[in-house]
Amino acid sequence: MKRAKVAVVGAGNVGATVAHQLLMHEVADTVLIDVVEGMPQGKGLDLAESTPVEARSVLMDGSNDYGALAGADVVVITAGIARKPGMSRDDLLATNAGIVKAAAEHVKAKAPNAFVVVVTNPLDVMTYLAWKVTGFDRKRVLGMAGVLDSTRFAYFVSRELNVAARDVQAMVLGGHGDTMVPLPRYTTVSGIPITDLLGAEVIAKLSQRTRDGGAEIVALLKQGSAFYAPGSSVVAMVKSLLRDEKRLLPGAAILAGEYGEPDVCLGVPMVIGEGGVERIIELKLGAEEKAALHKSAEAVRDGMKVLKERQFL
Ligand code: TXD
Repeated sequence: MKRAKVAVVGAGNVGATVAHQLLMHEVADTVLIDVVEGMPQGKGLDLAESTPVEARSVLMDGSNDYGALAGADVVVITAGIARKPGMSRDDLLATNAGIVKAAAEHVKAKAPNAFVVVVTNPLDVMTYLAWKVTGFDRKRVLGMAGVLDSTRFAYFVSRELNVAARDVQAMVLGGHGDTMVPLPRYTTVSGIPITDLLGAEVIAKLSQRTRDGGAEIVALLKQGSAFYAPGSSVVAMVKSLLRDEKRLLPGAAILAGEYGEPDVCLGVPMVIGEGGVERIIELKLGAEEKAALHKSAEAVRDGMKVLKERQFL
């Protein structure tokens, strides 16, 4: 059987971590694509040289040429720039939109049958843009954020309760950012809702730490942002796509009326398999949860408005 191929656009911290984990899990042959001359080739070769000692049968490579997208089953888009001092959120959005738009155009031309997993921030807006630019079925374009936000929430819960991290399953919906919506009712330890195990105040504290999870790491690193847990989160989604695992994971999907939200990209529970986003699960939310999700959708629409003003859409 032919081995799967993954192309990772953007060979920075997240992109390289994704490639390394694809190698360690023997998920697919992988090519890193980046604009910095020699860098993706260097990282690709370095990764490839670890395959004998790790006894992993995958090919790793790097390129400055988008032609390397050809034949990819999954394209992961991590390319972008970080916010620089003095740069407004809208300027950052426009800069990353230019990068993601170009990448998506290349995907459309060179890997027309691929699934696209978007990672670049602002995540929900960039996923929407990639969907529009490729013109792909919405089942084939998804964004990674919910898996990361959920694994963070799960980790904090596991430490609070002093239980194994693997036994905690968390659910965080909504946009990736201040408006994300952690759902304690749907967060469990081996099936037991945390609302039965922790007080409301503690849950509120852990939910807030989850919302601030990205900023907490940025403050510690001083340079750049998180990449290990983001890398693992991307690979969980890619594996489910390529191995048809049908995992039920939170991810950013293009909504067409689900949760009462037409034409927006938002984090929702989805079943991921060989058909891409095979199903979107509509949870019965309480009034407060519904309002929080809607607020999140409106924040994403604000970003979409900027894209329209600057003629990306
Ligand atoms: O949950 C999530 N979705 C996120 C998102 C979790 C972590 C990081 N998140 C976002 O992913 C982050 O805010 C950024 O927008 C991206 C990538 O983060 P990373 O930490 O990997 O950033 P780096 O290390 O700066 O890498 C970005 C790379 C860098 O090597 C650039 O040279 C490259 O992108 N780049 C490009 N590659 C290809 N093509 C173009 N045009 C291009 N422009 C920049």
